[in-house]
Amino acid sequence: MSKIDAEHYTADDIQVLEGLEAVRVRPGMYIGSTSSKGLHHLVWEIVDNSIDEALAGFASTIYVTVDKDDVVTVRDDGRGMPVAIHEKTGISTVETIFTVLHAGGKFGGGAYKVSGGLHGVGASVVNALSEWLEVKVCRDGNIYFVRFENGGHTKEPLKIIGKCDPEFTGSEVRFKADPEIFKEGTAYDYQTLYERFRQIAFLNKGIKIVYRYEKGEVKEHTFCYTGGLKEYVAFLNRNKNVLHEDIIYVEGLDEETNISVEIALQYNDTYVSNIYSFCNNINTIEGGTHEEGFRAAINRVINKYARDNNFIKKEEDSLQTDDIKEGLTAIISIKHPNPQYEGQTKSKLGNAEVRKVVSDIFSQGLSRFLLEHPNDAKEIIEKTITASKARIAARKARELTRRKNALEVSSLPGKLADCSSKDASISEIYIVEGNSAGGSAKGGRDSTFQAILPLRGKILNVEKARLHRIFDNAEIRSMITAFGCGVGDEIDLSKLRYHKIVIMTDADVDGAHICTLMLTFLYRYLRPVIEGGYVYIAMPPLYKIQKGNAIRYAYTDIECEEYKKEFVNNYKIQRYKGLGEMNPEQLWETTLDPKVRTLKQVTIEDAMDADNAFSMLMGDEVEPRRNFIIENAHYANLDI
Ligand code: 1YM
Repeated sequence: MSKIDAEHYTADDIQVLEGLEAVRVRPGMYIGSTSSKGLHHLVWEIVDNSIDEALAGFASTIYVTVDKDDVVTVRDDGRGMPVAIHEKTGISTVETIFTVLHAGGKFGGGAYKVSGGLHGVGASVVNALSEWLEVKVCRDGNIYFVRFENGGHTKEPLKIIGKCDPEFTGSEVRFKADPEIFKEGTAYDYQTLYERFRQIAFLNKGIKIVYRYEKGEVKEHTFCYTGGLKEYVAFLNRNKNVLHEDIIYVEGLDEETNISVEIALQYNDTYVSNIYSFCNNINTIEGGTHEEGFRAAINRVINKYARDNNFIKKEEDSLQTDDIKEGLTAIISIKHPNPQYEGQTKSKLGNAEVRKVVSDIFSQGLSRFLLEHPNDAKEIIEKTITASKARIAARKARELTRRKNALEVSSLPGKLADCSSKDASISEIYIVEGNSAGGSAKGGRDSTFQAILPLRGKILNVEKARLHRIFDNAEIRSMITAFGCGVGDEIDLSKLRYHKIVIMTDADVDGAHICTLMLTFLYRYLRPVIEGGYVYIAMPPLYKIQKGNAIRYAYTDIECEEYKKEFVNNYKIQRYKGLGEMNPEQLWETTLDPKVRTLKQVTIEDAMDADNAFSMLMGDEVEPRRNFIIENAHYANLDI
């Protein structure tokens, strides 16, 4: 029995003693579900233990490997799990960790369990849900080993299987998830693991995570950010124009409550905010008291600074939260010994004391930054003042236009050639670039279920425009009215008039740009429509190859080469520069007819990454934009 364990164990430490059988009977109760999400939870659980050991100051590097057979190996260079016989259970502590369920977080000695949160169920749950699991511990110059099979049954008690360098200590856990529990399969997703390990590394500065994925082509990545949250914010703003180079960074520990607070923020020149909060490395997507404390503090400090330095004068000019949020990228990360979560998905931090702790620590740090960086402070205050002016102007504009509100469905736009069907589930709307293409589309479509809305020129760049300007734009208003489902916070998908919204632009750079603008608009203001899978991109052909009466349409250069080979010689080839060059029949045959057309469905997997992609697309560089359209959007290729 190690000294720490002997001294600190009380009956409360092991709060729930039940068999691992209970976990197998009701896995959902412990890991949320047995879908892919639950499967990944097994990895988070083991990695959390290594993270805790790193946060306690004993481990520096964590290796995670997923091999081709879905076996996961997690290894750290911490103290090594305790191997002595455990006082309460009479078996080694390692075996106790993996076979005794403990619902409470505090299992070990000294430090509280930091990482993990929502479920935080412990290594024994992973064992219970594994076909087999092996633990190796390096401690006191020995290698200890134990193996469990069939949901946590000890095959043979802990034994020494070899020697290791007495200088080295550490733990390794290998396991294979049980396919009888995870009926959808035991395959881990490369990207899901990648993004989470990157996030953990950002949230815990200095910790090194080496991630290796051996399925298919072997991939290995090392994540280590000595700048922690500062680097996280820089990463989120990487494709944006920032208003100040120095990232504001505040950290502090409240000794009374043992809550530690870390916050980083930086303004960019967009009109959107990206504020993410975490408690014990868990993303609190519903916010909570840490966000409230942050908001209260930033409000108070920015207003005080603006007033003290004569940026604003009258009381009525106060900057509001919305003004201060504009263009703000911020990460709030706290570590709490006893977090309480509430909300629909149990991802809202509820502890009341956190509000003041965060607010006090952050107020101090932010005030100090503003004092020490007067030029940055000026940029920030001016940005928020501009935002407040725009907000006031927008309110006036809204009041004026209340009667014929663009956001409500009134009469359909004149340019819309609607379809005769009123059944949204079969109705489609093609948003077409340019009037001539619009004409061909109107002539070529099947008007029973296909509506055409031609757009003139480029729609407003919504990233750069504020909300009230967006609704002044005639093209945007036409779209909103035609869709019928409202916009922004007021979306009602049941009123959507078409279940396919198809963006149809020329296959050139301008077309790609317009398509991007459309996607940006939809992403920002009609996100549920994308999430619902209603948005598509039409794929018009690039070439027409004709020999006598035989006509082939090629949608890619490779296809074109194939048709040229097929015809051998004496063929005519036409490259379509724009949709307008196609007559109505050709447009029907190639792009509108559901039997032959190719549509790409637009989905948004990850709002964080998508936000970045859209910002990057709005930059001045054409090339990254083009590449994005071709490669990065998460389009599923569908033949519909
Ligand atoms: C690959 C997974 O579990 N590492 C790990 C776990 C523990 C310790 C060190 C540890 C903790 C303490 C003392 C302590 C755990 N120990 C316990 C318990 N890696 C991995 N590394 N000595 C070693 O907290 O006091 C639970 S986890 F309960 F035994 F202390």
